[in-house]
Amino acid sequence: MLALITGTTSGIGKASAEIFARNGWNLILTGRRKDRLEPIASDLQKKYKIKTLILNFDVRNLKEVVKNIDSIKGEWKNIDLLLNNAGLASGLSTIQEGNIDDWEIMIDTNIKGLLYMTRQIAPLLIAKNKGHIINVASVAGKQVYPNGNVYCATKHAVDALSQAMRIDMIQHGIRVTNIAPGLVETEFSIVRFHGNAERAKQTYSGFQPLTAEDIAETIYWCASRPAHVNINDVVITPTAQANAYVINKKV
Ligand code: NDP
Ligand code: 8X3
Repeated sequence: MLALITGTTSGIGKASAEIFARNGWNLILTGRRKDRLEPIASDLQKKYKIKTLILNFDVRNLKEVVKNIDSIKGEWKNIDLLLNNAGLASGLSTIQEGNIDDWEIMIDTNIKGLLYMTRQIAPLLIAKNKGHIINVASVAGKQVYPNGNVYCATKHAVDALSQAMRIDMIQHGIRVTNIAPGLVETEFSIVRFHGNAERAKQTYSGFQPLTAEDIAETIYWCASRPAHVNINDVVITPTAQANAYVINKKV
């Protein structure tokens, strides 16, 4: 089995690569930070005796996406699963004070990047009349929370696209799963707060957040159901989180 995972340099994507590799899947690992991709790939190859292919590109750049996916040849085209994981929040503020560069980055990555990847990979799955697309959305794609406006809107778009893809793919026997995590401690908040690690840490203080591995296990569970079973949508939060904005913090 072969999976292409976007955003494998960190967090949920990296943890997913590990669990798929542990289960014997070959992997196409992607992300912008090449210095991270290479050691991750060689580590997985050594530990699990799997094959890896690195594709180093920015999902926001359509030309790079097309060039990189077109460069896939031979057995590597035989993709069984696309995990659309690459994504980010940039900033946390009201609409009226929002930073428009932050908005562009989130829209271009979370919506357009996911669409570019899907447009390139879906025909490969359709040619086989089987496969699986898993989109990492968020609880922010189910509800909005204060100051989350544009990030929440991008994840609502991912949620809608998962539903739409399921309709479009049904005639080709392709499964589509939407994963909607709550608070997961990764590099997500460091990115959201533009490198402010102290502020990022506060996001996860006073309760036990999810780990990237918690989500990766859920993703792998969806991927490993029998072929006639499609897990449509999974909402997964820490026990201390009731929804997108109610968190039981002890401090
Ligand atoms: P991380 O910041 O740890 O990982 C994000 C990954 O996305 C990195 O590998 C990064 O790679 C990649 N990425 C970001 N922008 C681009 C880009 N333009 N081109 C290619 N790759 C990119 O965060 P998470 O693991 O937490 O986030 C993964 C997904 O999970 C995201 O879609 C996020 O919205 C979603 N999510 C996260 C939650 C959380 O609480 N952490 C909860 C719900 C959903 P690189 O920088 O090397 O390109
Ligand atoms: C990431 C979870 O609540 O930080 O999508 O938006 S949250």
